[in-house]
Amino acid sequence: MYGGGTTFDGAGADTVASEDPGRLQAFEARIALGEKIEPTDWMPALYRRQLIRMIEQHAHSEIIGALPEGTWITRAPGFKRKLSLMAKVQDEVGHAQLLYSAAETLGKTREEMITDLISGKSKYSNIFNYPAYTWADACFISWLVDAGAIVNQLANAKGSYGPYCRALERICAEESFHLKYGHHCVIYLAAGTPQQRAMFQEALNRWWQPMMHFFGPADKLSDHTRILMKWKVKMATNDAMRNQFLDMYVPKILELGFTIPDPKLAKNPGTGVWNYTEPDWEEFKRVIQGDGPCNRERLEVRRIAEARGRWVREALRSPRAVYSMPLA
Ligand code: BYC
Repeated sequence: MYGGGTTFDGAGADTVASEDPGRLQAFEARIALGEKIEPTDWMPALYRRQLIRMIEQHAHSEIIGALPEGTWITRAPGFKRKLSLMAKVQDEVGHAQLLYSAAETLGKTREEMITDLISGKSKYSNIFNYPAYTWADACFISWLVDAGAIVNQLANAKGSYGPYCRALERICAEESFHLKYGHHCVIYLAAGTPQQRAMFQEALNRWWQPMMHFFGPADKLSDHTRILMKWKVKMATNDAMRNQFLDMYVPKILELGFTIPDPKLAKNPGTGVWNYTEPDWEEFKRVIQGDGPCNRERLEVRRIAEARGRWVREALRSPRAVYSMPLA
């Protein structure tokens, strides 16, 4: 188990045993019919908790995800790349706003979510805890991390919770621009000098394993998939999403002449399932529990941003108080 100790089969707090059976049955019937559940509808407490957990982690991933690419805005090669990257990073922060709003409909405030992020209580995507050393690392994120996100989000946009699905639909529209931008950046490197090609190959070597981790633990290790799929919050398992990403993007990476750093990677033509070297799940566990190469730095940046923006939030809440604040 990787998570905060939730169990769905036992008699712990995270079961539906205490729910009214009639209401639960009606709720599950609506989901089976493909209806959307809206914030004021009845829902099991576990559905609410699971959605808050997942949407909140997704929102955190968007604002923390803005950091590794954000550091490349001033160093992106050329004015047009700077403009495009700036727009992309702004979009990612906007996605966090949409997702925090969706999570708030379930009863957790934005302040509580931010507090849980900067205290280290809440998780966010593993992949943003790795450093973006070179421009090619930023290109990897814009192309392939966004590609992975689209695979996940297009599927889950057809899920059961209305506010999350609507946020995902809008996010996917913007992500498709990011994907095109990222692909263009990588094609440019691929068609460039041997040094530019080598730079992207090195980025691919560094980011491949975190990318495999991005879709979550192997199904047999996943704590939450079963209940989330039953209630159509997740529309495919972690392994199925990983497989779909490999199906769509391995050919595109190979077509640019790069080598994927996994000698076992091959598609079984009979089953359509990709075989690959099992990613190091111990490393995944360490990273999502706070001990990756950049976790401390990422959270520190958020803490500083939170402290610097406090006066703005206080001013919005109580404009008069601002006049009596000492100048910083
Ligand atoms: N990273 O039972 P499981 C972007 C945790 S941002 C960290 O399989 P679940 C972008 C999991 O939370 C978009 N932790 O979980 C932004 C759980 O721990 P807890 C990112 C992970 O929820 C800027 C435990 O492991 N996309 O694209 O059924 C620039 C057990 O896992 C991860 C999303 O956030 C991970 N990768 O499935 C560029 C998508 N995987 O909570 C790009 C929304 C697992 O029990 N989220 N864990 O303590 C999801 O679809 C699902 O939450 C996951 C995991 C598929 C990620």
